[in-house]
This record gives sequence, structure tokens and C-alpha cells, in this order.
Amino acid sequence: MGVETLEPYDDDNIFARILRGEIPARPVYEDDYAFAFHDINPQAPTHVLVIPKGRYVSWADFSAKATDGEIAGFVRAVGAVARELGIEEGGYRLLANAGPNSHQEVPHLHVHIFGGKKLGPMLV
Ligand code: DGP
Repeated sequence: MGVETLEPYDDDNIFARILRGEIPARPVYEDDYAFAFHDINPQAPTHVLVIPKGRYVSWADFSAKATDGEIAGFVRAVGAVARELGIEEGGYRLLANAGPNSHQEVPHLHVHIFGGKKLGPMLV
């Protein structure tokens, strides 16, 4: 099952529940705009998800509706997470699935950070 529509935001989605502390996660970073935690099913030695604190379904929703402050704060947070994880020097990959063609599974915007090894070529 994937995300089929942009609307409405589902307050019971798994990442909303993680943000509220109802479901445990392994946190790596938090600030006013973002929360980051390890992916439950890591695809690389480092695989972390960064999510905005606001109620946004996907990148499409976020880029259309978030304030400039939220967008700047979130982008800076993604960079800060990579720095804190110690993968900046070696390099890393960002990925955000948005909508049904992308296989987005969780309807709260999340950016994957992959790193910790030499990654293969992008597959689409
Ligand atoms: P995507 O396909 O881009 O929507 O990726 C969703 C990711 O979320 C996937 O890599 C697995 C991860 N995930 C799903 N449920 C949980 C959970 O309960 N906890 C954590 N830490 N990660 C989860």
C-alpha cells in the first residue's frame, strides 16, 4: 500500500505517532523543525529518516504549503543530521518518495539519508 492522494493528512500515520512519542524510535536529532530517527529496515550502514514537525503528507504538500521558515529549517536540519552522523566527508544520498508512482509508504513527508559506505548507482 502506498500514498494515493495528497489529502487529507492522517494524524494516525506511523510517523505522526512517532512524533507524539506514542511509538518508540531511535532518535538521532531534533530541533524546532525536524526530527530524525533510524529507519526500521536499514538499506545502508547509515539509514536515517528526517521528518518535519508540521503535518505534511509529502514533498509536494510541503513545498506548496509550508512557510519559508519551515522549509529553511527543515533543509538545514537535514544537513545537520548528516553532519551529526559523521557521514558528510564520505558523502551521502538523500531520497524523498512523493506520491503513488514513488512507492511512498508513510503519508508524512520523510527524507531518507543513506550513507556509511560507497553507494551503488541510482536505480529508478
Ligand atoms: P517510503 O517508502 O519512502 O515511504 O519509506 C518509509 C520508510 O519508513 C521505510 O524505509 C521503512 C520506514 N518505517 C516504516 N515504519 C517505521 C517505523 O515504525 N519506525 C521506523 N523507524 N521506520 C519505519
